[in-house]
Amino acid sequence: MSKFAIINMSAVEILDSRGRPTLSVHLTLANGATGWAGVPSGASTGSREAVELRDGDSGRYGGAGVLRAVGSINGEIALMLEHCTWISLAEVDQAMIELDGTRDKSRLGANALVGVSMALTRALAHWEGGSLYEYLTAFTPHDVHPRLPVPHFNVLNGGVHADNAMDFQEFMIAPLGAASMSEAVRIGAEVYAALHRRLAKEGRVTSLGDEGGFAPQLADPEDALALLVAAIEDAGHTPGLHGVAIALDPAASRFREPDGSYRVGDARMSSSELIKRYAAMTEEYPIWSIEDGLAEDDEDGWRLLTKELGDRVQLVGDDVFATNPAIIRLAIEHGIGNAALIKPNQIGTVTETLQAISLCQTRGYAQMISHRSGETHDDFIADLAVASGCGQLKSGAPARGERIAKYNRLLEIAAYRPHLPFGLPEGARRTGGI
Ligand code: 2PG
Ligand code: MG
Repeated sequence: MSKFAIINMSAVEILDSRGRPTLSVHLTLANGATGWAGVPSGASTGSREAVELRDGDSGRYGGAGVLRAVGSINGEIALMLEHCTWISLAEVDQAMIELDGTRDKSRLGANALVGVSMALTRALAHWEGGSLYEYLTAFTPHDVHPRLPVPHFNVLNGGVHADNAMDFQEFMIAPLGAASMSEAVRIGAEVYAALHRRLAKEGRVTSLGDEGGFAPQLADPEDALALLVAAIEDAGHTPGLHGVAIALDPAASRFREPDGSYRVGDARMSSSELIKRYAAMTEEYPIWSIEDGLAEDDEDGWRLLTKELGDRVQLVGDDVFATNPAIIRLAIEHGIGNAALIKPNQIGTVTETLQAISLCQTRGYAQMISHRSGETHDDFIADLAVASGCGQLKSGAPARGERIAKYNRLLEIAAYRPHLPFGLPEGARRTGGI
């Protein structure tokens, strides 16, 4: 790629799907190519994540405004980036990291940096004349090929994403056995509708959590799993690793007590007791993947979890890795997990996100590309998932505009690029579950 110049960039404070402020970024290159980005925002954020800059005064949005991050872009970042000549996205991302000057991007804000980085990526893709996923494909190792990911629909919400008593944050259905993107999306929507009907029939509330999944008053994860299996069957599909499987994100950092124990409903458990409970769940229900099964600082627990379940269940690190290549590298050496959740705003630039993906690919760790609980209609992660070839994406329920923006983008890519394979890459499916 030849050199480019950014002639104009600007950020605006907009709202995310929770009604909290976030940013949009517009950027124009000297050759006329343009890029846009809407910045996502998490609620169950890990302590190792790059810092989202919020205004912190009580006057506007209870302190959650992002005018300081907007100011970072329209001020210092624009001043540095505009009208110079750049050679690559990586060079621009590195310049922003150095300008920020902190380890956690807290001075200018990771929300500011990632917005610019995503908008620039789109502009560069636009300039090359292809789609975003085609542009991103250039950054993966040469033996990795793009593919359409299995969508992981978060149909039951708990934890900090819902006002119910469920401590586990996410219960996802993953149509691993679907033959195509459109079949996977159809299965997800059918199970979601069946779950709605079943909840209504049982007289349970059908209100929704932040990611569009239902948030019934259930406390035991096993009850939620039984409900999901019933809904899969109601919809006429087959629960199982070759049909519709289940993926969990307990987000265990959120229910760890100060004494190191875990509280799930009325039970208090040690790490090893919780691992036994996961083992029992995977024997009874078709669970193929567990994300953040233990807390981010429970390193011994994570090692034990990986030893006990790692050969049959995908164990995804979210809070524990924070999409940070340096942390992932160390974790791989220490035998923690066997897959990484990938969220661009968790690390703060597209370049570092791509580095995290490549690192996993070269070291045999699976990857799942992820939205945040606070989203916009930006569908960047759909293209990222296709380009990475990782075969897995989670973007909430098959409902609500900000969630389906990603699934709809995947349906369009599938329709216009019929040669792309769908599903998990060879060897990714483990043997767990039923
Ligand atoms: C997670 C994410 C996305 P949040 O824990 O995986 O589902 O939640 O964006 O609130 O961190
Ligand atoms: Mg998570």
